This record gives sequence, structure tokens and C-alpha cells, in this order.
Amino acid sequence: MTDPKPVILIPGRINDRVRARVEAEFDCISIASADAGLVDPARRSAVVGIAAMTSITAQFMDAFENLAIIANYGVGYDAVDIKHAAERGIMVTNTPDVLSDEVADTTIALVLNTLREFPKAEAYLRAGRWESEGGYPLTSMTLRGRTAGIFGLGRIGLAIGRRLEGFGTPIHYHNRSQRNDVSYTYHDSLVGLANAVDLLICVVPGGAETDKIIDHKVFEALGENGVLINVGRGQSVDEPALIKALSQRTIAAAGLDVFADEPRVPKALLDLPNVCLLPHVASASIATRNAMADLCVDNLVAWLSGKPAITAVPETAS
Ligand code: NAP
Ligand code: 8YV
Repeated sequence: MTDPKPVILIPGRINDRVRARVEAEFDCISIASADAGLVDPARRSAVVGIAAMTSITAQFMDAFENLAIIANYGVGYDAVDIKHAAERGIMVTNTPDVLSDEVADTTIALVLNTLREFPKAEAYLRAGRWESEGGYPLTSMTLRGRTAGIFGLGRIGLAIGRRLEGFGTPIHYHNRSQRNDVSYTYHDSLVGLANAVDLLICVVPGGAETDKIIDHKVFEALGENGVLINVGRGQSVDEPALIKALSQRTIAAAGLDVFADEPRVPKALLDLPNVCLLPHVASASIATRNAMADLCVDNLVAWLSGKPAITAVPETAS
């Protein structure tokens, strides 16, 4: 008789390839959301792994006494109560590196679309206005002459920096610690960075430390020619303060891929003319999402067969 397959729980929506591989390689329980009440009490003690791209609270983890691993689909794992997982000795993995280039490509596209208004120019053409009214108005903003500030110069931040070097853009950054492997200008505070640049790119992880960290002080420092690009987490921006800064032209424009309460986007943001908005698509190509899916499931396979996790998050790496 062969051993039964390990039981993996998938709460809520997840990438199709993650689901297909978990179903093929494990005994899979799928539930509509991360609500332990949706799992048959008789099966809860059998759950040893979770594959998720949703919020995993301490209470949810504690419903599964034999939970050994949470494989987060995504590099950002701010939705997982990591402190509790570490205290309980639960391994948490994420999907770093395999998405960095895709996210950096998207960031450059968002920068150019925000500055040069290409989505609006295309809408103008499609509406027949080129023919009826003449050329699209010249844009007041350009990447030429700008200085970029990367807030969160990690894996993705570096990939963005490498691309911006090719555009001839001077690069500054702020992290908690200065890196010794780049020649970009370091600032030991976010406001200091915002003061020195006119293109602020946020790619910092979410969580309590960065919650609403991009606030009115940062917008005032960025200044009236300043542009905010956010591809990190929406919660890092004080959204009401951003809306005020954009409306009052404290800053010139913003390009956002992430929002505080996704998928809801405040109407006040939608109504502003000086924003470029994307529905959290920075990593959203089939190829990149497949690579993330494989890494997510490969972590489950490795850990549950007694091997080291491939990409453990620092808090649970031994
Ligand atoms: P990473 O390699 O861990 O880089 C994060 C960087 O942020 C590090 O350089 C870190 O440096 C800095 N940092 C962390 N906390 C900070 C703080 N409180 N203050 C200042 N700097 C801080 O992560 P990554 O792979 O580049 O991913 C970054 C984030 O991008 C993810 O966590 C996720 O939220 C977001 N993301 C979004 C999308 C999307 O679809 N829009 C896709 C992928 C990732 P120090 O430790 O020195 O501070
Ligand atoms: C994905 C992301 O949108 O990896 C992350 O942290 O934000 C994105 O790549 C998400 O994780 C899965 O939908």
C-alpha cells in the first residue's frame, strides 16, 4: 500500500497552474476563501500545506494543527501573518526573482505612459480626434532631464535601476541599509530621497513598517514637477493625501499599479486627469505567472519530501 498524498489547502482564487499542479501532485482541498469553517472538521488535522495568494491570519493557521508550510504565490508576503508562522515553526515560501524582470519592464512602461500620456494619446487616435482636431497636444512631462529615486532597491528595484541606466537617468535610492554593490546615490530617509528626485518609484514591500509611509511630507518634498510611480503595495501610500496632492498639483502626476483596497480604486483617483492606472498587472504575463506557479508548487514538493525549501522567506529560513 502506498502512503497517502499530503493534503494541501487552497483558500480562495489562485493561478490555474498552481491549482492543476497541486491537484496532480497532492490531495487538494479547495475552499472559497480563507475561512477554516469551510473545511470539514474531520479533515483539518490532515492539512500540512497551504498554497495561497490571499490573507493568511494567525487564526486561520491555528485551525490546522499539522500545518507545516505556507507557499505564497507572489514575492510579496505581507498578507501572511509571518510573525505567527515563524513562532509556530511553519515554513513560509514566496516567489522571488522569477518575476523581477517582468515587473521592472512594466514599471518602465508605467513611467513612460505617465510622463508621455501614451494611453491618452491612443484613446485620442481611436476616438477619431487626430483626424478631426489635429495632433495630440505636446506633453508637459518627459523622462528627459529627470532624476529617479527608487524606494526599495532590492531585487526588483535593481532591475528597474539597470533599465533606467539605459535611459541615461541619474538614480538615487532609499533602503533601511545602504548597499555596497551599486554606485547610485543613497539617502537615509524617504523624505531625503523625495527631496533629491523628481521621479519617485516605490517598490518596497508592504506591512506595518511601510504602511502609508508615502504621505503628504513625501509629496511636498517631491514637489510640483514630481511624479510618483507605485508598483510595490498600495498600502504604502496615504491615498487620500495622494489624491489631494494630485488635485492641488503639489505633485505633477502618478502612475499606479497597486492600490490600498484592491480591486476597488477610489473614484477621486479615477476622475483625476494626471494619473495613469493599471489593475495590478506588473507580473501578469502567462510566462511569468507560470514561473511563479512552478516555484510556488516546487516549494511545497521540496519541503514535504524532506528537502530544504527553495525560496524560504527570511523570517522562516533556518
Ligand atoms: P526585495 O528584494 O526584498 O526588496 C525590497 C527592498 O526594500 C530591499 O532593498 C529593502 O532594503 C527595502 N526595504 C524593505 N523594507 C523597507 C523599509 N521599511 N524602508 C526602506 N526600505 C525598505 O523584494 P523584491 O523582490 O524587490 O519585491 C519588492 C516588493 O514589490 C514586494 O514585496 C511586493 O510588495 C512588490 N511587488 C509588486 C508586484 C506587482 O505586481 N505590482 C510584483 C512583484 C512585487 P532594506 O532591507 O535595506 O531596507
Ligand atoms: C502578483 C505581486 O500580482 O508577487 C507579488 O508580490 O504583487 C504580484 O506578482 C500577486 O502576487 C499574485 O497575483
